[in-house]
Amino acid sequence: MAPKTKPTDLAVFGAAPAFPAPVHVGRPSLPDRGKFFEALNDIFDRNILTNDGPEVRGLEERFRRLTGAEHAVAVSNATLGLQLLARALDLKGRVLMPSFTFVATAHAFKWLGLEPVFCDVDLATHNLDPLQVERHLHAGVSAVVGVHLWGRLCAPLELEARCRQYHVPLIFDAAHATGCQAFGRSAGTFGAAEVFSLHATKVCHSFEGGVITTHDGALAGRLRQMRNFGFSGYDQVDCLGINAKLPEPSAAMGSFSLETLERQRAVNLQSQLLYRDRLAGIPGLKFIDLPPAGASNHHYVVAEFCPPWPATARDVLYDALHAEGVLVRRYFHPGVHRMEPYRRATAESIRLPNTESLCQRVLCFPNGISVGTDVINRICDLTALILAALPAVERQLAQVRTVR
Ligand code: T4K
Repeated sequence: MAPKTKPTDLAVFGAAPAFPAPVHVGRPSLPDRGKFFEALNDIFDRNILTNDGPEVRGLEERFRRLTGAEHAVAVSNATLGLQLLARALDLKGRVLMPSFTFVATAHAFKWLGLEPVFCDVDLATHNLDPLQVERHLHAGVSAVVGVHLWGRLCAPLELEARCRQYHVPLIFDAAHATGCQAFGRSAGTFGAAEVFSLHATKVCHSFEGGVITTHDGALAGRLRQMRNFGFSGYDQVDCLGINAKLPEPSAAMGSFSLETLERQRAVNLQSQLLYRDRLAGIPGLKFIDLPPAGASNHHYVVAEFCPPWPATARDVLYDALHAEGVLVRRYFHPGVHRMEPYRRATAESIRLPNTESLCQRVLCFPNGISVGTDVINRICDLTALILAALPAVERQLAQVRTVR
């Protein structure tokens, strides 16, 4: 298709979309098919399909080596991982966490009858603001859940110090942080424990899955028991448990996927730089700072609309790019505190100005191995074209909505 050069070339004005097959944020990256099918053959031969088999133990070993944590416990997804951890630590009452996160962070605890309390984030890092955390600790919460959003570690040393001072357990939702670091330490080594996601959309994945890492051997033992109904041996159940086991094919996928981490890190970084370079000339469209080399998996390309853009700019670009087949995402709009079942309980009583602001201004662009430089260049051209004609595009979108 010829490049789109004027507003009337845009799909919102009736032209054909730039990408007939949509371009996604979170398209899974796949390891070598042959190696995975070989591993599946081995699984068939062994006929050990789940319940702590050799593939699960292999994946756990890889996570121990990657993070430097003494223990790694594979689970069926990060949401259940957070729940197992809450039970294993016997958390009760009010649990502090950001609202600027995927809804699973809050759901995991709410589902157990705990009460998520939302804390505002820092505008620069998008992570929990340690000063605000301190205020909540002073007012009384029973645990803190930091989220390493976009793979950027959430003030781990400051939060450790503050939580130690108040004798409050600290855990991390490290769903985005496979392969990420800060202060010379890997995600997975901070707080009482950390929970990684291996969901298909993550930098490394096991279809669905997760891993809990900790230095605490007793905690790891409880987590292993709890993920298998509380069993400690044949016919012996020692505690309340659930089924949070990872099947063997998933664990094999997880191990092969981890082998691709360094390649993905390198490709993602190049893509991050390309987006920044190509969109640098647009005033008020900013990308969050790149962490130092090797400290991030660079999986999420996160842009922010700042002045002089009007409040509607992000959503107009979102709609116009979607019309072109570029499925940019407004993670994590509108904020968990504005979703059910939290909305009614908290919306009136809490103030989260930074969260509210980011929820209106952040846009995530497609990234990953499947999104080549030619695609990124075309996405950047479209972005520039749409933003240059923003008032006309906005009027057109409003008209289309009225006709519908
Ligand atoms: N904590 C945080 C901070 C998290 O971000 C998450 C998950 C969790 C906890 C919970 O972890 P898990 O319990 O899931 O292990 C996606 C993921 O479903 C979710 O896991 C992830 N965060 C979140 C950030 O992103 P959606 O609703 O955006 O996914 P979805 O289905 O729209 O997929 C994104 C795009 O990827 C789609 O446009 C299509 C493409 N895709 C997706 C899948 C699954 C594919 O091409 N193939 C696929 O197989 O939540």
